[in-house]
Amino acid sequence: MHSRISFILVFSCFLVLIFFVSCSFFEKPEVPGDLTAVYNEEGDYVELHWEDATGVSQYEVYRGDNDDPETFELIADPDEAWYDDFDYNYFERYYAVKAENKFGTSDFSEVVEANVPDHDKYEPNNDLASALLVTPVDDEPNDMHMSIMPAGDIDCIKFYAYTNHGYNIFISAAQCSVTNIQMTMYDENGNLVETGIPEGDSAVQIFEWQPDQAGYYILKIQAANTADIGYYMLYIIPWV
Ligand SMILES: [Ca+2]
Repeated sequence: MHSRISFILVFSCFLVLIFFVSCSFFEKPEVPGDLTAVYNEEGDYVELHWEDATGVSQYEVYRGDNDDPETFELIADPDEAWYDDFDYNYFERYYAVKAENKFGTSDFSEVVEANVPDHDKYEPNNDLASALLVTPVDDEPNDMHMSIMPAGDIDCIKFYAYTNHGYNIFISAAQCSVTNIQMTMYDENGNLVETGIPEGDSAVQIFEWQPDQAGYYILKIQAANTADIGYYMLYIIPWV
């Protein structure tokens, strides 16, 4: 009788143990830890890393403009515990991640703020004389993260244009927080060559431009209202 009770006790303990082990096995993943968000100036993107966890099928990366992750937008769902955000911008520099498996999704990790600089990496380029020289690659977007900051900031970008090339130059409306952004283009002697106009999905653009003369040209970008600040993405797409 005594040994039978012992057996039942041991067996019950065993069942309870199996129950707890299987519960943790079939659970949603734990909250990802050690999230870091570091701006990579050379590559112009934000590098996100966090602690890898077993039993995770994928992660969810969120970005927002404040430290409340409930307001964040899902931007990526990588399989591994890192993500490079090339679409970062100056006002959405807060990040959080979640882990996911087939049993569910974890809560948000802690929110971290990326050390994205306020001034774009092309500064100082406030006038035609100090325009920064870039070399756009044919048929590539050649996109540049830029900002009008502080108020009154002017951005000048210089590039070499060939007569056997066409150029689409634009600031996409979806990636611009500057109201009434303006773009003008000058030749190397400071003569006005083109004025950008908004059309389609662009905040402002110089569409299918072909230079009469090969040489250096300078784009000048500013806010119509000099009190405005914001970010934008400039594209220069050369084609043959
Ligand atoms: Ca700037």
